[in-house]
Amino acid sequence: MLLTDYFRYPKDSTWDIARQCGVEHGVIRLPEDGSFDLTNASHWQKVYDDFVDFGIKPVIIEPMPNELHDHIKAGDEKRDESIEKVIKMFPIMDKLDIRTICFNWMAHIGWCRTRADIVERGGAKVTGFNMAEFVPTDACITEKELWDNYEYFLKAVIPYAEKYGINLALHPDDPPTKLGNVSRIMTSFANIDKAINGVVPSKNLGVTMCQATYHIMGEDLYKVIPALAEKIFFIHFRNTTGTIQNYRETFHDNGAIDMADIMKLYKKCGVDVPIRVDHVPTMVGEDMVNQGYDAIGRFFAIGYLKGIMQAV
Ligand SMILES: [Mn+2]
Repeated sequence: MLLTDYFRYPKDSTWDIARQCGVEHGVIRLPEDGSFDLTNASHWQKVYDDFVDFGIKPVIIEPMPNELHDHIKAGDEKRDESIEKVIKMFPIMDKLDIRTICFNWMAHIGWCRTRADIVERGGAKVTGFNMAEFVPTDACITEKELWDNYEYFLKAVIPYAEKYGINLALHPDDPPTKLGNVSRIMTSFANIDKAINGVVPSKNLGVTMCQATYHIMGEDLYKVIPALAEKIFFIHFRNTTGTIQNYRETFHDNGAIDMADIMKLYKKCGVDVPIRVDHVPTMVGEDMVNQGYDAIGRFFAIGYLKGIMQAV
């Protein structure tokens, strides 16, 4: 496994934390302040050089920039120009040897939680989703529209992903269920298997194994991970507890998933890819600046992940 962490740009304290924990590879969120042109190689080079100079080699882009991705998923009037820009990113990524981009198929509503103040061990705070508390929006999309938009996207980009050797790593829907009139399709192993092996099959199309999301779907990780093993491009090392209708994050050592045993399973299945911790608790003295991405919890989570990696 290749230990990574999640980085925003420009530099903030999470860069120092990760570097001090021994992280040398990065999952990069591209700048969204409007000054960064996604199709401009010199803009990418500046960001890339700043990371490398700090001691972090970017290896994954996450997420596919929402300014493009949102139009592509919704299939609106800006879809084609957005797809064109995605395709123009691939040769730039190839030149910088950034092989993987994490994308998802949640249209209109992204990663979604109903609470951010649920009490975890010792008074730490975590986020959670409870369907009973969810307030629907006016947005609407059907399962058929989602599948059609997904196929349209793949048909356009897969030839270029193959040409430039870029891996597309599909993240499951979180929560993995319909939200009001907003349908969801990446909500089960069967659907995700179809999405990566049945629509436009390609060796460059696989998954981000956000293991806790599969657990919340009700899937058995001991079946899903072996079945997807060759198509796991990236791992979100995440724990959780609850059911699809009502679940919450936990400390990485305090949820329903036996994390060390899952690491053994990845090894047994030959999965050797970039891995990062996901969704940490907010700990004492911290303001919840970025839900699930605050600093102190990351110290613990990265250390815990490193320990398991070394032991396994
Ligand atoms: Mn995830």
